Amino acid sequence: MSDRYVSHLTRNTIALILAGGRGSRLKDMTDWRAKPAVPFGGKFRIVDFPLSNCINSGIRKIGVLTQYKAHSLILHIQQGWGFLRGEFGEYVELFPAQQRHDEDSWYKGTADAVFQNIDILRTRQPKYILVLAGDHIYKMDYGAMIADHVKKNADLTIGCIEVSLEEATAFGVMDVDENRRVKYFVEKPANPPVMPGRTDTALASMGIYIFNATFLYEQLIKDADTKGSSRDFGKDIIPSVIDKYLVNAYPFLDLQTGGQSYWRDVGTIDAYWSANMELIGVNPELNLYDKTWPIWTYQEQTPPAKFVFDDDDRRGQAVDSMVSGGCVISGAKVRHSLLFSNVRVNSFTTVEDSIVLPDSTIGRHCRITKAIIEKGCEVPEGTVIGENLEEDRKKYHVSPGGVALVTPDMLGQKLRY
Ligand code: ADQ
Ligand code: ADP
Repeated sequence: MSDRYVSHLTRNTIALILAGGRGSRLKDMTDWRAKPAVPFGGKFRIVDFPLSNCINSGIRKIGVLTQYKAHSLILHIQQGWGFLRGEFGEYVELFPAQQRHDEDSWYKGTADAVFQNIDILRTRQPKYILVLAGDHIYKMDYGAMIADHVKKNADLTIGCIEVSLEEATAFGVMDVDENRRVKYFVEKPANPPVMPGRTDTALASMGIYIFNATFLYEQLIKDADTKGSSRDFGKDIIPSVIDKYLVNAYPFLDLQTGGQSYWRDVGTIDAYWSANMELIGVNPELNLYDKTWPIWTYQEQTPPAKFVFDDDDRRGQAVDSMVSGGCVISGAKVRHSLLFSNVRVNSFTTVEDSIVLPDSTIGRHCRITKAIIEKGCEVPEGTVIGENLEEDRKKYHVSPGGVALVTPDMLGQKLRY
């Protein structure tokens, strides 16, 4: 398949990023922002990954479907993603809940979020609609997936990965025939079916779908008329079309190695902490320095990070760490940590195995280990975190993996917003 052909397909595709989920397992990090707006990797937000994948794949018509706590997300999209040219039919557009339901339920499920915008979609006349979740970290060329969808003459193609049977209970799980046609699909099964040719893994949906546009409209309208439907792609739409239509499974494999690709749901505090920590390593699986697949974001312009000797000649240093612009580390030691922009770390303090979100200050004589410090925290002088989990639990949210999440609220601070 020639490149020209793929570009023809991506040009006729609208991507819809579902960015309305609550993400409640991220605890206080999603009190004020939807999960896709949660900062990640020192300067990005989670939603920057699917958005950048679209642009890098040549898909430049993008709708972001918002719902829950959308303000921070809307601000980010407006500030960072307004560079596409409307003159060429390119856009990143916000599709808020239309509130067509007279009750307070707004969007019901994921399919309803798309259904509520069906009129807008129709006027754009796309051939294909790519539905994406706004809350996963990965780099994927959707062009190859759309090409597979067209080659297979499919009505719907589902992106999938191989996961352990234990993990599979949290996913949509499918069974496929030798042509990768989906024969069976079940959402979050207690006993997931085993993948063909394997004993201990299952084929899981990534929540990524390519629909032929007219097929999608038909199915959404049918679903809207179905009593008892929860209006969800995984629970309702997909199971209802499998027998009658061609539903194709597209494995998300590393094009170079043929093995599993990097794909992370940073849905819990522990997963969020680990995925960020992985980036600090020498050769992380997720390469943010790859110039062929840049991840775009909005970031305030900041001066370079600064490491200073304090008045008593104590060295301010960060080792085995990532430190963003605007940070000042003065007479303090930062080890194996990730500092977002404009973080201050003061004398006699050590920060280790931690993530510090933008605009936070860590006072003098602190010892902070294995913590996530939320945006805008003023950590008081002498604070010790990570040495006595019992004590930490009284003040902070401590995850099952022993990561302490600290927010301005927990420090009794008034918000600076
Ligand atoms: P879940 O991730 O559990 O499973 P869901 O909670 O519906 O499904 O979230 C899917 C995406 O839609 C998320 O990005 C979420 O933020 C967003 N979202 C949810 N409700 C929304 C709404 N009303 N409006 C806008 N956005 C909304 C799904 C599939 C599984 C699949 C996993 C892969 O149902 O089959 O295995 O994704 O993670
Ligand atoms: P984020 O923490 O997602 O970067 P922003 O700084 O972009 O948030 O703020 C977006 C908006 O979200 C703010 O204008 C404010 O209205 C709201 N907001 C953010 N954090 C809080 C908070 N802890 N309490 C109340 N509102 C908040």
